[in-house]
Amino acid sequence: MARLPSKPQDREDTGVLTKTKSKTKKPSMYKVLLLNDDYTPMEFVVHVLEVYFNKSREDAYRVMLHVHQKGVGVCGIYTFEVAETKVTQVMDFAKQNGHPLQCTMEKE
Ligand code: TYC
Repeated sequence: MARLPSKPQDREDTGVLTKTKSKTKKPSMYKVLLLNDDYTPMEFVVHVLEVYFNKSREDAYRVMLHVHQKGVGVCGIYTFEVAETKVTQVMDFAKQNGHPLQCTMEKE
């Protein structure tokens, strides 16, 4: 007949249970928004959406029209630093071309 080992440290059922706490967190995500105005040409906005937000021509046109009609629209959702970079790039590009196009970001 098998017997249990007498010393606790020799038994297999006395191990300390450990639970590894994950310290990783999902990053907060940010919406990059385009705002409508009366002066920026539609074609310029479509171009911005194609170049900076990797949209197809059809998608870019759809988003541009949404902004034109509703006043604001989402171009994409990114981590903070990526969103911030996109906003800066779009604002710089619009300014260089003399358009008042406004681009902002907000926490999702
Ligand atoms: N409203 C502009 C026009 O009629 C077009 C436009 C669309 C401007 C979207 C900005 O984010 C914008 N020319």
